[in-house]
Amino acid sequence: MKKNTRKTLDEFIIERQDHFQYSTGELSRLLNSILLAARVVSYKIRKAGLIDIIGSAGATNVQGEDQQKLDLYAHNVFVETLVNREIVCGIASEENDNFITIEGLDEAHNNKYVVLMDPLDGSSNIDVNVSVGTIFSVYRRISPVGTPVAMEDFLQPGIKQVAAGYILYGTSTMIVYTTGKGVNGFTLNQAIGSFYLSHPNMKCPEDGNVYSVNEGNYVHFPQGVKDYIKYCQEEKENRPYTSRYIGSLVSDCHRNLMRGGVYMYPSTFKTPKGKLRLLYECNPMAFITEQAGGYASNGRTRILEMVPTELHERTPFYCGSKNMVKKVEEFVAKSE
Ligand code: AHM
Ligand code: MG
Repeated sequence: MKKNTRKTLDEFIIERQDHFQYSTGELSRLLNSILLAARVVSYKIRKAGLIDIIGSAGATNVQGEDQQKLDLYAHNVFVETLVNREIVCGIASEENDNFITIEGLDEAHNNKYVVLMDPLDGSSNIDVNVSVGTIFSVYRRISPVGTPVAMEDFLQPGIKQVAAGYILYGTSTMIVYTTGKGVNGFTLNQAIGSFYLSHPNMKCPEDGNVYSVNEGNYVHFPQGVKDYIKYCQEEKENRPYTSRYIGSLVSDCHRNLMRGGVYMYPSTFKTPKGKLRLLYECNPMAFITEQAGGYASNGRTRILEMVPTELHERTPFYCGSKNMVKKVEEFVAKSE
């Protein structure tokens, strides 16, 4: 009988734990908690059209955006799972004004990791049954263990990430994550609730022929980005490129990671810092992309080297195949 060598994610995490020097298993348990919450959220999303969970919750988040019911649901599931398992000392979420300190549990102050997350990205797509995602990022705290978590623990540059990942609730549910030693993808077998290693050692092609941007905002883009878009559309060499924009960051970046391409959310006259959040969206996607051999930039410098000054900070974002993102930087530099 032929052996089935497909590993479950739980087996993979245990196996990889040995790669970390002085590992206490804390990061492994943290990843397992995220997985548990992901399964719960995935189950709910799969039923979204059948139960009263789509649509607006009637509130706006700290950024003035309408919060969808599933946004709040996902936020609560991830936060409760992490809090109940006493596995982190603090959590910051795109859905919450301030970071959450895990209180009432002395042991929680002894945990060394903080998690930052966008519990349900692209949620404006839910009502029309388009793929959405969860994005997460893990840092080791800077403040002394044993004390309550502090703002400095969250405002760290992306290069300090210990782990990052996304869950894509697409035609199938997938988790793609890195702990700084390459990128691996796992697909959920819905019937038994286990994730299986389906995409080992993912690599982002250095070049691609897909560009993803909301071209409706074209007139508001900086000149360098307009010039790059024209370059993508030129009939020369392997161009024009194909345009693909789902409007769901995780889905667009996942496709580009697999097949090659560049995702762009530039600044506009109305939003000089762009739309996407450095800590919850850009840093984790940048870490994963770079670990797969790609690159992420704010148009001038590497995303992972930006030093954040506030929790909900935004930044222009260009991410995907290395040579394509470098080309965007060239165009931006030329126009300045
Ligand atoms: P969200 O965090 O409010 O869901 O916004 C982030 C989303 C990304 O998933 C997506 O790439 C982008 O916003 C789409 O924005 P736009 O509709 O302006 O193109
Ligand atoms: Mg988001």
